[in-house]
Amino acid sequence: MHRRNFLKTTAVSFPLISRPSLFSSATLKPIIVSTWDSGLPVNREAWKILGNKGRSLDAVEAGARYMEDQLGCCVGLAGYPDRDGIVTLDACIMDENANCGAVAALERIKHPVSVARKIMEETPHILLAGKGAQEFALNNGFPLEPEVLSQDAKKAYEEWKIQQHYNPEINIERKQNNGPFAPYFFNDGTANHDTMGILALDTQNNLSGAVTTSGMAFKIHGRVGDSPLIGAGLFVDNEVGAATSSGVGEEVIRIAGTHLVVEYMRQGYSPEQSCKKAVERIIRRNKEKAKLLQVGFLAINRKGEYGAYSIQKGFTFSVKSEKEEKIHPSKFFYHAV
Ligand code: SD4
Repeated sequence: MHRRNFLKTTAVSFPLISRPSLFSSATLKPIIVSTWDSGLPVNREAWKILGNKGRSLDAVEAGARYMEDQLGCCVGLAGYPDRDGIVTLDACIMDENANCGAVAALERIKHPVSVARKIMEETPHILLAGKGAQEFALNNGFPLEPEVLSQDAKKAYEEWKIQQHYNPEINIERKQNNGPFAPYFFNDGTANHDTMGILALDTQNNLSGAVTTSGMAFKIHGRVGDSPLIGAGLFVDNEVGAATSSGVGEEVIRIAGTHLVVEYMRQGYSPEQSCKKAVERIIRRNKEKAKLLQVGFLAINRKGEYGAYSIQKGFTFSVKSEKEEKIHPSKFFYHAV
């Protein structure tokens, strides 16, 4: 081949810039990683599919559904309500072919992640919100659940109304004592919220992810965070890797956080380095504000390598593969608020 033509054709598929090789060593698969300690039983549930050579998409959905069935502050209908006392759920799902679906501000439906999957598989759309999302769910056989708060949620909501001098005004969050995102922190500065983000790599080398949450506790009715937004709360690119986030969704949306993490992995950074660079992007934009809030990113690449990084101490993630079943503390930028 003429040298000029050779250079022309090779330049298309092999960039001349040298990069760390992402895809050279053996792949650890199947593997599943999930946000927080609560990811451990989620991984176990998903492993029933993943460990049997099942599809990563089915595994992440099963994991998310498991979490949506639990009683807890932060996922599913037992989660904490918004400031009007209504539980609204956000979820999304994405597969190896960039198919994705999402629901936002969904009320009285038990498994938002499965509604998200239905939207992905049976409509030309990606995201349905509010009443329309609920109508879609009902039309597709999801039952309407009763409008009741779980015992824990009711108690937390009653306490919150007293402590926060409940007053339904715009921007009430900014008047709270400990900064704009006070509902997110325990006294030691760790986040009090655990949205479930799940990423899996299956035996067919396919990556998928899912996220499910009741969102920021005591939020303004209708507020939607990062969790159901593709590129913010979840992003999957089968050529490179996948990422998910937890924490103050507004800050993740501002930097298109998980898309950014995946793009760093594309440049050759490890999952942990990529998460760190995204966290640093948030901090660089507003150092003072970042001291008061928590965001954590979790990522996995095509080799099955994983890593996480958060603004504050306290973010954890859970891993399951044939080699390990473990909760890992995330590395972090600040020690405490
Ligand atoms: C949100 N990112 O609604 C979610 C909340 C969360 O751990 O992740 N909490 O902003």
